Amino acid sequence: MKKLLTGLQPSGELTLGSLIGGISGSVKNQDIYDSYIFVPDMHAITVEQDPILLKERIRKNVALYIACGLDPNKNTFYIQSENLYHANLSWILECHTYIGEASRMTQFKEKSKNKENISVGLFTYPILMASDILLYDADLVPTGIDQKQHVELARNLAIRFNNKYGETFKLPEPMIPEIGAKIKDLQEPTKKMSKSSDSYKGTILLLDPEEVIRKKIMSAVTDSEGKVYYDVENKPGISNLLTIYSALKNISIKETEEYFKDYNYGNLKKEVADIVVEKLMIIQNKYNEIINSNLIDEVLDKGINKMNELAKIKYEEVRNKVGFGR
Ligand code: ATP
Ligand code: LTN
Repeated sequence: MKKLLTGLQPSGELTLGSLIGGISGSVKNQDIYDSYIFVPDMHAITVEQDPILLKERIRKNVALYIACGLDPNKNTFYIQSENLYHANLSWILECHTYIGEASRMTQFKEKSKNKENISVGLFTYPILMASDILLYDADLVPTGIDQKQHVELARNLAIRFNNKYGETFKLPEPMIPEIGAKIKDLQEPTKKMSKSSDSYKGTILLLDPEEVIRKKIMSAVTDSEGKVYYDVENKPGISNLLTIYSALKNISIKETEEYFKDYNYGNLKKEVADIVVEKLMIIQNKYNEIINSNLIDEVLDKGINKMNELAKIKYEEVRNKVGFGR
Protein backbone atom coordinates (compact mmCIF):
# COMPACT_ATOMS: atom_id res chain seq x y z
CA MET A 1 0.00 0.00 0.00
CA LYS A 2 1.31 3.45 -0.89
CA LYS A 3 2.01 5.91 1.92
CA LEU A 4 0.59 9.36 2.47
CA LEU A 5 2.09 11.78 4.99
CA THR A 6 1.23 15.28 6.10
CA GLY A 7 1.31 17.66 9.05
CA LEU A 8 -0.02 21.05 10.08
CA GLN A 9 2.04 23.28 12.30
CA PRO A 10 0.64 24.00 15.78
CA SER A 11 1.95 27.57 15.45
CA GLY A 12 -1.51 29.13 15.42
CA GLU A 13 -5.19 28.27 15.20
CA LEU A 14 -6.01 26.11 12.16
CA THR A 15 -7.97 27.93 9.47
CA LEU A 16 -10.35 27.27 6.63
CA GLY A 17 -7.20 27.37 4.42
CA SER A 18 -5.59 24.60 6.50
CA LEU A 19 -8.76 22.51 6.10
CA ILE A 20 -9.10 22.94 2.32
CA GLY A 21 -5.38 22.94 1.42
CA GLY A 22 -3.88 20.75 4.13
CA ILE A 23 -6.46 18.30 5.51
CA SER A 24 -9.09 17.59 2.81
CA GLY A 25 -6.64 15.78 0.51
CA SER A 26 -5.77 13.37 3.31
CA VAL A 27 -9.43 12.79 4.19
CA LYS A 28 -10.24 11.93 0.56
CA ASN A 29 -7.36 9.46 0.33
CA GLN A 30 -7.46 7.77 3.74
CA ASP A 31 -9.10 4.61 2.39
CA ILE A 32 -6.52 3.98 -0.30
CA TYR A 33 -3.26 5.05 1.36
CA ASP A 34 -1.45 4.06 4.51
CA SER A 35 -1.75 7.51 6.07
CA TYR A 36 0.59 9.18 8.56
CA ILE A 37 -0.68 12.45 10.01
CA PHE A 38 1.57 14.23 12.47
CA VAL A 39 1.93 17.45 14.45
CA PRO A 40 5.15 19.22 13.38
CA ASP A 41 5.77 20.91 16.73
CA MET A 42 9.51 21.19 16.04
CA HIS A 43 8.65 23.34 13.03
CA ALA A 44 6.50 25.62 15.17
CA ILE A 45 9.45 26.93 17.22
CA THR A 46 11.16 28.30 14.08
CA VAL A 47 9.22 31.40 15.12
CA GLU A 48 8.54 32.64 18.67
CA GLN A 49 6.05 30.47 20.62
CA ASP A 50 4.47 30.62 24.05
CA PRO A 51 5.22 27.14 25.55
CA ILE A 52 1.82 26.82 27.27
CA LEU A 53 -0.09 27.79 24.14
CA LEU A 54 2.06 25.50 22.00
CA LYS A 55 1.25 22.47 24.16
CA GLU A 56 -2.45 23.31 24.00
CA ARG A 57 -2.36 23.65 20.23
CA ILE A 58 -0.61 20.34 19.71
CA ARG A 59 -3.57 18.60 21.37
CA LYS A 60 -6.05 20.82 19.56
CA ASN A 61 -4.46 19.93 16.20
CA VAL A 62 -4.93 16.23 16.82
CA ALA A 63 -8.56 16.74 17.92
CA LEU A 64 -9.15 18.84 14.80
CA TYR A 65 -7.58 16.24 12.49
CA ILE A 66 -10.07 13.71 13.82
CA ALA A 67 -12.97 16.20 13.84
CA CYS A 68 -12.24 17.09 10.18
CA GLY A 69 -12.82 13.48 9.20
CA LEU A 70 -9.47 11.72 9.58
CA ASP A 71 -10.43 8.37 11.08
CA PRO A 72 -8.09 7.11 13.87
CA ASN A 73 -8.65 3.57 12.60
CA LYS A 74 -7.35 4.49 9.15
CA ASN A 75 -4.60 6.98 10.00
CA THR A 76 -1.58 6.95 12.29
CA PHE A 77 -1.33 10.14 14.36
CA TYR A 78 1.86 11.23 16.14
CA ILE A 79 3.81 14.18 17.47
CA GLN A 80 7.06 14.98 15.69
CA SER A 81 9.13 15.87 18.78
CA GLU A 82 8.31 12.51 20.41
CA ASN A 83 10.39 10.85 17.72
CA LEU A 84 14.08 11.73 18.01
CA TYR A 85 14.93 10.38 14.56
CA HIS A 86 13.45 13.38 12.71
CA ALA A 87 16.15 15.74 13.98
CA ASN A 88 18.89 13.16 13.53
CA LEU A 89 18.05 12.54 9.90
CA SER A 90 17.59 16.25 9.38
CA TRP A 91 21.22 16.88 10.39
CA ILE A 92 22.48 14.36 7.87
CA LEU A 93 20.29 15.87 5.15
CA GLU A 94 21.48 19.39 6.08
CA CYS A 95 24.98 18.26 5.35
CA HIS A 96 23.83 17.26 1.86
CA THR A 97 21.93 20.48 1.13
CA TYR A 98 23.61 23.37 -0.65
CA ILE A 99 23.32 26.89 0.75
CA GLY A 100 22.21 28.00 -2.73
CA GLU A 101 19.22 25.67 -2.92
CA ALA A 102 18.16 26.39 0.67
CA SER A 103 18.35 30.11 -0.12
CA ARG A 104 15.87 29.73 -2.94
CA MET A 105 12.97 28.73 -0.65
CA THR A 106 10.33 31.39 -1.23
CA GLN A 107 8.49 30.74 2.03
CA PHE A 108 11.61 31.66 4.00
CA LYS A 109 11.90 34.89 2.04
CA GLU A 110 8.28 35.74 2.78
CA LYS A 111 8.32 34.74 6.44
CA SER A 112 11.57 36.61 7.13
CA LYS A 113 10.62 39.80 5.26
CA ASN A 114 10.82 42.91 7.47
CA LYS A 115 11.46 40.79 10.59
CA GLU A 116 14.33 41.04 13.05
CA ASN A 117 16.12 38.22 14.86
CA ILE A 118 15.20 35.53 12.36
CA SER A 119 16.22 32.08 13.59
CA VAL A 120 18.54 29.77 11.69
CA GLY A 121 15.80 27.16 12.20
CA LEU A 122 13.41 29.13 10.00
CA PHE A 123 16.04 28.94 7.24
CA THR A 124 16.78 25.22 7.61
CA TYR A 125 13.17 24.14 8.27
CA PRO A 126 12.54 22.77 4.76
CA ILE A 127 15.33 20.26 5.45
CA LEU A 128 13.59 19.10 8.64
CA MET A 129 10.44 18.80 6.54
CA ALA A 130 12.38 16.65 4.04
CA SER A 131 13.42 14.42 6.91
CA ASP A 132 9.78 14.14 8.12
CA ILE A 133 8.86 12.86 4.67
CA LEU A 134 11.87 10.70 3.71
CA LEU A 135 12.09 8.93 7.08
CA TYR A 136 8.92 6.97 6.30
CA ASP A 137 9.19 6.51 2.53
CA ALA A 138 6.08 8.64 1.93
CA ASP A 139 4.80 8.49 -1.66
CA LEU A 140 2.32 11.32 -1.43
CA VAL A 141 2.32 14.59 0.53
CA PRO A 142 -1.01 16.50 0.52
CA THR A 143 -0.34 20.24 0.93
CA GLY A 144 -1.32 23.67 -0.27
CA ILE A 145 0.68 25.26 -3.08
CA ASP A 146 2.98 27.09 -0.64
CA GLN A 147 4.61 23.79 0.38
CA LYS A 148 5.23 22.46 -3.14
CA GLN A 149 8.78 23.83 -3.29
CA HIS A 150 9.61 22.13 0.01
CA VAL A 151 8.38 18.75 -1.22
CA GLU A 152 10.51 19.27 -4.34
CA LEU A 153 13.52 19.90 -2.12
CA ALA A 154 12.80 16.62 -0.29
CA ARG A 155 12.69 14.89 -3.64
CA ASN A 156 15.99 16.43 -4.77
CA LEU A 157 17.69 15.47 -1.52
CA ALA A 158 16.41 11.90 -1.89
CA ILE A 159 17.81 11.71 -5.43
CA ARG A 160 21.16 13.14 -4.32
CA PHE A 161 21.43 10.73 -1.38
CA ASN A 162 20.40 7.71 -3.46
CA ASN A 163 22.97 8.57 -6.14
CA LYS A 164 25.76 8.90 -3.61
CA TYR A 165 25.01 6.00 -1.24
CA GLY A 166 22.72 3.69 -3.20
CA GLU A 167 18.91 3.33 -3.19
CA THR A 168 17.69 4.52 0.23
CA PHE A 169 14.77 6.96 -0.04
CA LYS A 170 11.50 6.92 -1.98
CA LEU A 171 10.82 9.99 -4.12
CA PRO A 172 7.77 11.81 -2.70
CA GLU A 173 5.16 13.66 -4.80
CA PRO A 174 3.20 16.69 -3.59
CA MET A 175 -0.57 16.39 -3.80
CA ILE A 176 -2.00 19.87 -4.35
CA PRO A 177 -5.79 20.26 -4.40
CA GLU A 178 -7.17 21.28 -7.79
CA ILE A 179 -9.46 23.79 -6.14
CA GLY A 180 -8.31 25.70 -3.06
CA ALA A 181 -4.52 25.26 -3.26
CA LYS A 182 -4.30 28.79 -1.90
CA ILE A 183 -7.32 30.18 -0.08
CA LYS A 184 -6.91 33.93 0.26
CA ASP A 185 -7.38 36.29 3.17
CA LEU A 186 -10.92 37.74 3.08
CA GLN A 187 -9.66 41.26 3.75
CA GLU A 188 -6.57 41.09 1.52
CA PRO A 189 -7.56 38.61 -1.20
CA THR A 190 -4.18 38.64 -2.93
CA LYS A 191 -2.55 37.17 0.20
CA LYS A 192 -2.81 33.63 1.62
CA MET A 193 -5.33 33.12 4.44
CA SER A 194 -2.89 32.49 7.24
CA LYS A 195 -3.06 31.37 10.84
CA SER A 196 -0.02 33.51 11.60
CA SER A 197 -1.52 36.72 10.26
CA ASP A 198 -1.49 39.80 12.50
CA SER A 199 -5.25 40.23 12.42
CA TYR A 200 -7.84 37.45 12.16
CA LYS A 201 -10.38 39.69 10.40
CA GLY A 202 -9.77 38.03 7.04
CA THR A 203 -9.00 34.57 8.42
CA ILE A 204 -11.68 32.02 9.30
CA LEU A 205 -10.55 29.85 12.16
CA LEU A 206 -11.95 26.32 12.30
CA LEU A 207 -13.15 27.03 15.83
CA ASP A 208 -14.68 30.47 15.18
CA PRO A 209 -18.28 30.79 16.49
CA GLU A 210 -21.04 30.90 13.86
CA GLU A 211 -21.70 34.66 14.19
CA VAL A 212 -18.02 35.43 13.79
CA ILE A 213 -17.78 33.29 10.64
CA ARG A 214 -20.82 35.02 9.13
CA LYS A 215 -19.51 38.47 10.01
CA LYS A 216 -16.08 37.80 8.48
CA ILE A 217 -17.59 36.50 5.24
CA MET A 218 -20.21 39.27 4.97
CA SER A 219 -17.45 41.86 5.29
CA ALA A 220 -15.09 40.18 2.80
CA VAL A 221 -13.45 42.64 0.40
CA THR A 222 -14.89 42.41 -3.15
CA ASP A 223 -14.89 44.94 -6.04
CA SER A 224 -17.20 47.56 -7.48
CA GLU A 225 -18.28 45.76 -10.66
CA GLY A 226 -21.26 43.96 -9.14
CA LYS A 227 -21.08 40.86 -11.38
CA VAL A 228 -20.25 37.39 -10.10
CA TYR A 229 -17.66 35.50 -12.14
CA TYR A 230 -14.22 33.94 -11.63
CA ASP A 231 -11.21 36.08 -12.50
CA VAL A 232 -8.39 35.84 -9.98
CA GLU A 233 -6.42 38.71 -11.46
CA ASN A 234 -9.18 41.34 -11.62
CA LYS A 235 -11.66 39.99 -9.06
CA PRO A 236 -9.56 38.31 -6.34
CA GLY A 237 -12.17 38.71 -3.59
CA ILE A 238 -15.10 37.24 -5.56
CA SER A 239 -12.87 34.50 -7.00
CA ASN A 240 -11.79 33.55 -3.49
CA LEU A 241 -15.42 33.24 -2.32
CA LEU A 242 -16.23 31.09 -5.38
CA THR A 243 -13.21 28.92 -4.64
CA ILE A 244 -14.25 28.37 -1.02
CA TYR A 245 -17.75 27.39 -2.12
CA SER A 246 -16.45 25.02 -4.85
CA ALA A 247 -13.99 23.33 -2.51
CA LEU A 248 -16.54 22.79 0.27
CA LYS A 249 -19.30 21.65 -2.11
CA ASN A 250 -16.85 19.49 -4.05
CA ILE A 251 -17.96 20.93 -7.41
CA SER A 252 -16.02 22.67 -10.18
CA ILE A 253 -15.42 26.42 -10.40
CA LYS A 254 -17.45 26.42 -13.65
CA GLU A 255 -20.47 24.88 -11.92
CA THR A 256 -20.15 27.36 -9.05
CA GLU A 257 -19.86 30.32 -11.45
CA GLU A 258 -22.95 29.14 -13.32
CA TYR A 259 -24.93 28.71 -10.09
CA PHE A 260 -24.13 32.23 -8.83
CA LYS A 261 -24.20 34.08 -12.14
CA ASP A 262 -27.34 36.12 -11.37
CA TYR A 263 -26.56 36.72 -7.69
CA ASN A 264 -25.57 40.04 -6.17
CA TYR A 265 -22.53 40.13 -3.87
CA GLY A 266 -24.61 40.18 -0.67
CA ASN A 267 -26.52 37.02 -1.58
CA LEU A 268 -23.36 35.28 -2.78
CA LYS A 269 -21.67 36.00 0.55
CA LYS A 270 -24.70 34.73 2.45
CA GLU A 271 -24.63 31.36 0.66
CA VAL A 272 -20.87 31.04 1.06
CA ALA A 273 -21.32 31.77 4.78
CA ASP A 274 -24.07 29.10 4.98
CA ILE A 275 -21.87 26.35 3.57
CA VAL A 276 -18.85 27.35 5.68
CA VAL A 277 -21.02 27.40 8.82
CA GLU A 278 -22.59 24.04 7.93
CA LYS A 279 -19.19 22.35 7.49
CA LEU A 280 -17.50 24.00 10.46
CA MET A 281 -20.36 23.31 12.88
CA ILE A 282 -20.06 19.58 12.15
CA ILE A 283 -16.32 19.80 12.81
CA GLN A 284 -16.81 21.83 16.01
CA ASN A 285 -19.38 19.42 17.45
CA LYS A 286 -17.04 16.50 16.92
CA TYR A 287 -14.11 18.51 18.27
CA ASN A 288 -16.02 19.34 21.48
CA GLU A 289 -16.79 15.67 21.98
CA ILE A 290 -13.17 14.56 21.82
CA ILE A 291 -10.93 17.39 22.99
CA ASN A 292 -11.15 16.30 26.63
CA SER A 293 -11.48 12.57 26.04
CA ASN A 294 -8.83 9.86 26.36
CA LEU A 295 -9.01 9.20 22.64
CA ILE A 296 -6.29 11.73 21.85
CA ASP A 297 -3.66 10.19 24.13
CA GLU A 298 -4.66 6.70 23.08
CA VAL A 299 -4.14 7.37 19.36
CA LEU A 300 -0.93 9.34 19.98
CA ASP A 301 0.59 6.58 22.15
CA LYS A 302 -0.23 3.96 19.58
CA GLY A 303 1.02 6.18 16.76
CA ILE A 304 4.37 7.10 18.24
CA ASN A 305 5.25 3.48 19.02
CA LYS A 306 4.67 2.48 15.43
CA MET A 307 6.48 5.50 13.97
CA ASN A 308 9.50 5.12 16.26
CA GLU A 309 9.96 1.58 15.05
CA LEU A 310 9.67 2.56 11.39
CA ALA A 311 11.99 5.55 11.79
CA LYS A 312 14.64 3.51 13.60
CA ILE A 313 14.96 1.10 10.70
CA LYS A 314 15.38 3.88 8.12
CA TYR A 315 17.70 5.95 10.30
CA GLU A 316 19.99 2.99 11.05
CA GLU A 317 20.27 2.32 7.32
CA VAL A 318 21.18 5.96 6.63
CA ARG A 319 23.58 6.18 9.55
CA ASN A 320 25.37 3.10 8.37
CA LYS A 321 25.57 4.33 4.78
CA VAL A 322 27.15 7.67 5.72
CA GLY A 323 29.75 5.84 7.83
CA PHE A 324 28.74 6.92 11.34
CA GLY A 325 29.67 5.00 14.49
CA ARG A 326 31.85 1.98 14.93
P1 ATP B 1 0.62 29.87 8.14
O1 ATP B 1 1.00 30.53 6.88
O2 ATP B 1 -0.77 30.19 8.51
O3 ATP B 1 1.62 30.06 9.22
P2 ATP B 1 1.36 27.41 7.14
O4 ATP B 1 0.79 27.17 5.80
O5 ATP B 1 2.76 27.86 7.17
O6 ATP B 1 0.48 28.35 7.97
P3 ATP B 1 0.31 25.00 8.26
O7 ATP B 1 -0.89 25.49 8.92
O8 ATP B 1 1.15 24.00 8.93
O9 ATP B 1 1.35 26.13 7.97
O10 ATP B 1 -0.16 24.47 6.86
C1 ATP B 1 -0.83 23.31 6.87
C2 ATP B 1 -1.22 22.91 5.51
O11 ATP B 1 -2.32 23.71 5.10
C3 ATP B 1 -0.14 23.08 4.47
O12 ATP B 1 -0.24 22.02 3.58
C4 ATP B 1 -0.50 24.37 3.79
O13 ATP B 1 -0.07 24.38 2.47
C5 ATP B 1 -2.02 24.32 3.88
N1 ATP B 1 -2.58 25.67 3.92
C6 ATP B 1 -2.43 26.57 4.92
N2 ATP B 1 -3.07 27.72 4.61
C7 ATP B 1 -3.63 27.52 3.39
C8 ATP B 1 -4.41 28.34 2.52
N3 ATP B 1 -4.73 29.57 2.84
N4 ATP B 1 -4.83 27.79 1.36
C9 ATP B 1 -4.54 26.52 1.02
N5 ATP B 1 -3.78 25.71 1.79
C10 ATP B 1 -3.32 26.20 2.95
N1 LTN C 1 6.04 22.85 6.56
C1 LTN C 1 4.65 22.55 6.65
C2 LTN C 1 4.31 21.61 7.77
C3 LTN C 1 5.08 20.36 7.64
C4 LTN C 1 4.81 19.31 6.72
C5 LTN C 1 5.82 18.33 6.93
C6 LTN C 1 3.82 19.10 5.77
C7 LTN C 1 6.20 20.02 8.33
N2 LTN C 1 6.65 18.81 7.91
C8 LTN C 1 5.89 17.16 6.17
C9 LTN C 1 3.88 17.92 5.01
C10 LTN C 1 4.91 16.98 5.21
C11 LTN C 1 3.91 23.85 6.78
O1 LTN C 1 4.42 24.79 7.28
N3 LTN C 1 2.73 23.89 6.34
